[in-house]
Amino acid sequence: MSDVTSANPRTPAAPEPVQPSSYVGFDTITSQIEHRLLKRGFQFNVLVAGHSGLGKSTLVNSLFATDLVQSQGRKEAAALEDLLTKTTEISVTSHQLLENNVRLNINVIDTPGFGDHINNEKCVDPIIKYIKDQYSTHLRKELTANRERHIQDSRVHAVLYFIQPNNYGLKALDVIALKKLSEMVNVIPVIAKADALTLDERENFRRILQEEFKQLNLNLYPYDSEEYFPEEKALNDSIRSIIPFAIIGSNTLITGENGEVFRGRRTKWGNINIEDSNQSEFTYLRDFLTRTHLQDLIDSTAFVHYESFRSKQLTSLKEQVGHKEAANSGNSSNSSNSNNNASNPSTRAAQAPAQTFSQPAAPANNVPATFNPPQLPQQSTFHQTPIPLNVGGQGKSTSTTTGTGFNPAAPFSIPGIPNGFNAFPGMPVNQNNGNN
Ligand SMILES: Nc1nc2c(ncn2[C@@H]2O[C@H](COP(=O)(O)OP(=O)(O)OP(=O)(O)O)[C@@H](O)[C@H]2O)c(=O)[nH]1
Ligand SMILES: [Mg+2]
Repeated sequence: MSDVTSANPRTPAAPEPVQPSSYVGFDTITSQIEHRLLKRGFQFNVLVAGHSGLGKSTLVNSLFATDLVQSQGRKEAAALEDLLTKTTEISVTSHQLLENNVRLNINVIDTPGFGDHINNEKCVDPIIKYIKDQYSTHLRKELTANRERHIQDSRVHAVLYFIQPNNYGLKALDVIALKKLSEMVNVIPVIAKADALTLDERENFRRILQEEFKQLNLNLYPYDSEEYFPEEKALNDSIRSIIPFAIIGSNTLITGENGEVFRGRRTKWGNINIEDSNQSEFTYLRDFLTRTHLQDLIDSTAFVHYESFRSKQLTSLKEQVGHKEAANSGNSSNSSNSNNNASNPSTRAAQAPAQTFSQPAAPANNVPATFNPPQLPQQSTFHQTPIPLNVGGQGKSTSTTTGTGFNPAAPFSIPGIPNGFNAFPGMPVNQNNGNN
């Protein structure tokens, strides 16, 4: 039997790619995009969470090789009162890092450690609220009639969750926090203060935690996607095998025997160089966050977590509008027929539900009534640390403060990607996102 498709004269032939007769130059579009992105800079917002005293502020400082956050807890612990001081409120610090002409605007969100209250179950709630507030802010900005071209991105792109090096597993509070957080944000767990564990204990503890994550069915970052190239999948698999990273943090610069200067911890039995991968997985975490997965963290936040929040909010808005229209049409037909129906008891009974329906007041400018307009923290609540220039072990990075107080810094958008584009079509989106 002959090939029907090829035999059919009406079947259009595949279009030949058109070749320009001379060089036109549209292949420079990639450098145009690059130029625009470089000019605008990148925005990365990272939040640290976990039990108190696990070295959250210390790690954030080491991570970007500069002193971003003055640890509230212990940094100036000369006096007893200072020893007792803890981070008591969510504080945001904004910074700009410059490395080889690439400007990275960083917001570091430091949070109070868990476990200092009588009822600790609610410790994570202010963090959840903060994250949701950032999504709400973004959505409100998107929905305004004259929206900004580039909306400043204050959404949390990564949560570093600190786990105590206790060698037996997660605490009840960790389970609650990890469940809630992983439903709405990219969560990267880390084993804090890994110098408290021997190398064997570290591996053992990591396996225990990985097993627990699996049993709890936690949706931890990085995620899988059909769209990833095989190399990306392989990279994610290898990273998943060492998550949670066992890290050691330090804000202290130590001079070694050969005169080399490094961030480390001086102990009685020797120095720990936190950037030495034989001693700490700190460098793996840093590479993961700032080199291999920075853009993916930003994308997953926008296209997975925020998208889920957005679609739920808009669906609820649509339902409210539907209810309102139903109520209005019910009311108008009631009033037009009121004279005719007044004497008919059965009609009056049928009208009752529509008359008693209570519609939430329609908010101004079409913003869903369920929105909780986030209050950006007041400047006075922030802890801003002046940053010395050219500090840090990476040599080529420079950091400057962007001023005092909260600055969501430069906006981020991806040219060419339309709203609603789903970068992770294969990825299951948790239905609870944004609903808690
Ligand atoms: N042994 C060890 N100590 C660490 C490590 N990281 C930080 N520390 C120390 O632990 C103490 C607490 O560190 P912080 O960074 O204030 O901890 P935090 O989690 O921010 O504490 P809160 O603000 O109270 O929640 C400080 O004395 C740090 O020097 C680490 O990796 N190993
Ligand atoms: Mg702290």
